[in-house]
Amino acid sequence: MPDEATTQETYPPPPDLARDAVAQPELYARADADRLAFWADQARTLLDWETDFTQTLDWDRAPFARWFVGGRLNVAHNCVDRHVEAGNGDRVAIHWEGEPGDRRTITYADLARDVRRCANALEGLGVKAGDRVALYLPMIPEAVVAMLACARIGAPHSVVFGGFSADALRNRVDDAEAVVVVTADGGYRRGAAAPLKASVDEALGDPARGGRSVRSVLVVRRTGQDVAWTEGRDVWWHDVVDGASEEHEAQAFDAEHPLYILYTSGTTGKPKGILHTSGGYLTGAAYTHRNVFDVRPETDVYWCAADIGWVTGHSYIVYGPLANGVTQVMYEGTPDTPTRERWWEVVERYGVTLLYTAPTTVRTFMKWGADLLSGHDLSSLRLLGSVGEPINPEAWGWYRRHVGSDRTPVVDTWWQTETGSIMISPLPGITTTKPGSAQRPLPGISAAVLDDTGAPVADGQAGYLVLTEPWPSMLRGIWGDDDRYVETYWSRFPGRYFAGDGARLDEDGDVWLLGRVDDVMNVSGHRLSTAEIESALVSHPSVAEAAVVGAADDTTGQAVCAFVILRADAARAVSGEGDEADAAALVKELRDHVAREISPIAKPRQVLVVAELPKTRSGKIMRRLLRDVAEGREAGDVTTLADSSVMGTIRAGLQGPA
Ligand code: 6R9
Repeated sequence: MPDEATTQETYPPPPDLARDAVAQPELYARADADRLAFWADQARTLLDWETDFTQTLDWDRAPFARWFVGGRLNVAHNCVDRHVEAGNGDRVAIHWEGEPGDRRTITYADLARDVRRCANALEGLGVKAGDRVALYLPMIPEAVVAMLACARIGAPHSVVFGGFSADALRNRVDDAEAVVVVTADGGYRRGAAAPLKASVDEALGDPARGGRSVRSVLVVRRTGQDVAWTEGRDVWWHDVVDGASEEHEAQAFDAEHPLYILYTSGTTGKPKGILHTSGGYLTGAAYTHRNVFDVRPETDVYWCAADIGWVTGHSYIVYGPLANGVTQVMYEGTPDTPTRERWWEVVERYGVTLLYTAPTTVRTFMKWGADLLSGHDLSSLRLLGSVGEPINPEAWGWYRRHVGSDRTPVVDTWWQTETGSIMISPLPGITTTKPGSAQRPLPGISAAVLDDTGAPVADGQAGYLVLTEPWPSMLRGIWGDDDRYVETYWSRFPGRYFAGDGARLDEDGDVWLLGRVDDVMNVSGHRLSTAEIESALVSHPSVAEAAVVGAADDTTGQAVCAFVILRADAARAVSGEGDEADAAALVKELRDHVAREISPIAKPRQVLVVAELPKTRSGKIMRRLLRDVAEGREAGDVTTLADSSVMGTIRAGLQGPA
């Protein structure tokens, strides 16, 4: 059976889901009738407010927004305590699995107690409302506890990927002037105990280089590995949190009180500290989580396989799911440890019903082959989500067919760190899905695709994606840099939010994301999307994954340069001695394939077969580095790569037989 879902195929919602889905068509009607009244209603229905708000939106100082003006709430109370007060304290909040196989079951009552203790411990370390706390942790429950404890006391957190370097950590700590760093001795990844505390020591060790704002380092014992200790600065979690009082009064904060800063990896320049606040952000996270995932808190087991170090982990592991009181799975490690069947064991063990992951992971599973899933009972799954980059129709089709047994809706969700929550996505009981399209703005969200002059493009045309009205979970700014906020997002098309993504509208008005605008190539004056060519390559049966860049070219301005990872069988066929001819034939076939699928203009100048692609920890291909290879330069800054050795592997492979 072919894996390909062609762009012509569409999938109506299953009839029973259409009938009883959480989101019904009237949601669009209500939002269209009165957008602000709609949001006010969502905020009041989904959240507990200590003081009701008096104005839904203050946009007088645009683009600096204030949502739910006058309202006061405590975010952690909304995510934990109120569920316990409602009698659901025994409901499992988190089924946690460590990579080595250790497991913990944490109920809402357990989580409430741990958050109160941690809040007391942070206050004991002198943290006050408004102080920033940096978190540098593996995917362990303490990460969730620490985030919520910060929210509880009104201290904005800044989570830094556990995979980032000491330098990256120091820059982020300094930019936010964090007073405490919460970390662990280490965490498990791919079977090994990776050190974290050592990086913190390196980041803070030399006051001349930075880290001077930090007074305390709170350390969770996870791996038991040896750590250096700075007396007077370092404290163990098990000493100060486990022993702290379980009583803690949650104070209400203004709706616009800062909740967190999250740095985006940024393709160039200094990372941007994206600022989110309390009432609007939590409304957006809870609303989208509930409707896009059709959440039934009593029965669902939800699994978002992201890392809390990026925004998907913030909105769809911590704030959205917990505000909605759902039971979820949290997994510490990689999908191939100890075997490539780990995920499917997890799905089976907990009866996961809702799964949310990234296209790159789906393509990895494609590469490994569908056989690995066949021995597992995946019948509990009823909805699959995708996020992080455009999902090519082949991966979409494979996901639905092999993970979703050709039964489950697939929702492709477009959003950004800056938007705080999902903006464009199908709704599972309403939308007839089209593989590869994120489709329509959610109710309450207004988007458009504009040409260079700021005019809306005609159906079928490509342009720039913008959001035309403010929304509750929008970023409130870039930490410490108001000018950059205005300049980056609001000046390209005045009055509209410029997302930095290219998009195309089809004849039904559905949105097709084309990748970052800086990933749009210009070949002989023709605009070509990297995503479109990648999608064409991946539709070839020999290709598992592809990344395309525009490399400088004397005649055409830019030329298409493709890096491909082959599927296992194709790779075997061209890897043996004396198989150069086969390899050359395959490269020719792939070039012709793209010419056929898109147009001769899109035919790659080069197709390079590689074993791996350089990716960030959130799974985004770093095309900048591939462009360096394609243009014959030393690769630039590799500090945000999940695995910094990948560039060496690529170069070594290319120097071998071509
Ligand atoms: C949530 C997240 C944001 C950028 C965004 C876009 C790309 C995310 C996508 C998608 C096409 C989707 N992106 N989801 N592109 N379809 N469903 O990923 O946040 O890390 O800030 O990245 O990711 O290019 O602009 P973030």
